[in-house]
This record gives sequence, structure tokens and C-alpha cells, in this order.
Amino acid sequence: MNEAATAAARALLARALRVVVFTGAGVSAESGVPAFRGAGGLWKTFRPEDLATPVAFGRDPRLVWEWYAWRREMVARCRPNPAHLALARWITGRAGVTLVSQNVDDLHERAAREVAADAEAQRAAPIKLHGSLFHDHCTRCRHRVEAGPVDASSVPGLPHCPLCGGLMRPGVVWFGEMLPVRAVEAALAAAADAEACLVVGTRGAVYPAAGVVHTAKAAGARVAVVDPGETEFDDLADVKLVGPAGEIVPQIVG
Ligand code: BV8
Ligand code: ZN
Repeated sequence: MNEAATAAARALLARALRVVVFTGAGVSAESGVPAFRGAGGLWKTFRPEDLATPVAFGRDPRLVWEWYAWRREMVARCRPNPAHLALARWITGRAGVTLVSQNVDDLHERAAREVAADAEAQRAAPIKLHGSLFHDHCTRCRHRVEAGPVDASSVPGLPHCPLCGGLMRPGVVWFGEMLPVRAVEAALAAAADAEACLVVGTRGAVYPAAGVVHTAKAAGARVAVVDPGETEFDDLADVKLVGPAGEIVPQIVG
């Protein structure tokens, strides 16, 4: 690991009174959660972008539910990695850090619960821009429930609403759908107020989520990017740390 870049990132983050952290699929890669796009993202023969849409769900809800049931079971078997845990310890150990994530896995939340008691853990829970794999809502009355077992063998067997009988859908934001307004507002407010922005494991290709980093940069924040590959934020990065989050993040926030 490039010592100078690590030292620069540590200093950049330590001296900032207010920091926004923005994460993507890469922060969960070392936990065994496949990335969303690129080679690792493929499920059977489908690209995630083709399944994570209201059109795909309308066309074949059984297939889309089978995919989400598979992802849920897979993520439930995963554990937070050193990057999730280091971020949770850092955020509960100091003031002024806001965690914003695109991830629908619950590994940031689980890391927070592992390192701190409830009240404290709440401070390290992320603002989730794209929803969660672990709750569903009704397509008719929007009633929300905690995720349960899914029988994706037939449409009648799929989860249905206990209140109105409508078909339930995963509580995630699909392509072409609006993001949760309060989450976007809270994330952009934290970005506009940040003196530093730490980006971990995201290509930065999905909007409006990627706008969080551009907002922070435009507000004068210094930006550190952690990623083994190229990202769309590399040009605006003040420090780029090339490598896996599980190795690098504990070194810059620990
Ligand atoms: C909307 C939930 C409008 C579902 C997700 C402007 C420009 C261009 C396009 C658009 C635009 N505005 C809107 C669009 C369209 C679209 C979009 O952005 N398309 C992209 C693909 C071009 N956006 C939308 O559709 C959004 N909605 O715009 O609505 C609207 C307005 C009004 C009214 C109605 C509608 C909604 C987008 C949200 C989609 N849902 N997830 C589910 O999960 O099933 S997005 C999903 O994909 C993730 O949440 C995440 O956001 C994204 C994946 O991106 P990354 O996290 O970056 O992951 P990726 O695999 O790409 O990269 C991983 C990175 O990690 C890599 O850089 C890799 O090198 C790195 N890495 C790997 N290993 C490690 C690592 N890093 C560190 N350590 C390691 N070990
Ligand atoms: Zn309902």
C-alpha cells in the first residue's frame, strides 16, 4: 500500500470536522457479496440492470423474486468485513461522520451492532439511498413488512400483502424509480456540509446517488477514493488509494 497516500488520507479525514462517507458494492466484496455490475454481477444469464426494474417485475414477478430470494440468502450468510467494522468503530468513536450507502445488503448495520450498543449503533447506521433487501412493501397499499421466507416456485406462492392481498415486492429502488426523498435530502445535506468525503468501493456510475460525491466536492470537501479499479470519481479525488477496502479502510480511519 502506498504509505504517502495512506498518510495523506488519514490526515485529510482526521482534520475534517464533518465527513461524508459514500459506499458501494465494493465495500462488501470481501464479505462475499458479488459486485453489481461487471463479470461478478451476472445471475444465471441475466444482468442485474435487466432484473432490477419495475418492467421486469411486471413481466415476470416470479423470476425477479427468485433473484432477490437468492441474494437475501447469500447476504444472510455473509459477515461484515474489516472495512465495515472499521467504519462503524470510527463513526461511533468520533462526531461529525455521516455514512451514505447505495448497498441494499445490511452489512453496515450489522457491523454497527457488532461494535456498539443500540443508541451508539444507530449513529453508524447508513443513510440507504437504494433501499434494503430485508424488507418488502405491498405493490398496492405500500404496507411494509420485514422480509420473510420466499417461495418463488409459482406466482400464487409469492409474498402477498397481509392487509390487502396485493403482491409484495422487495423494498429496493429499481432503475427508473425515484429514490426515497428523505434519504436523498439527508445525504445531500451532509455532502454540502462536509469538509472531507471518503468514497469506498463504488464505480460512481449510478445516478442520482453519485451526485452525493459531486455535491461534496463542489462544496469544497477534499475527496479520498478507495478502490482497486478505476472509478468515475478518480478525476475529482485528492487522494486515490488503490486496493481492497478491507485492507485500506482500517489503515485510514482506525
Ligand atoms: C432514477 C437497488 C428517475 C436494486 C440499485 C444520469 C445519468 C445517467 C443515467 C441516469 C441518470 N439519472 C438516472 C439515470 C438512470 C439510472 C442510472 O443511473 N443508470 C446508470 C446504470 C447509467 N438511475 C436510475 O434509474 C435511478 N432512478 O433515475 O429515477 C426518476 C425520477 C423521477 C421519477 C421517476 C424516476 C435509480 C437507480 C437505483 C437502482 N438500484 N440498487 C438492487 O440492488 O437490486 S443500483 C445498484 O447498482 C447498487 O445499489 C449501486 O448503486 C449500483 C452498483 O454500483 P456500485 O455500487 O458502484 O457497484 P459496481 O459493481 O458497479 O462497482 C463496484 C466497485 O467496487 C468497482 O469500482 C470495483 O472496482 C470496486 N471493488 C471491487 N472489489 C473491491 C472494490 N472496492 C473496494 N474493495 C474491494 N475489495
Ligand atoms: Zn397491501
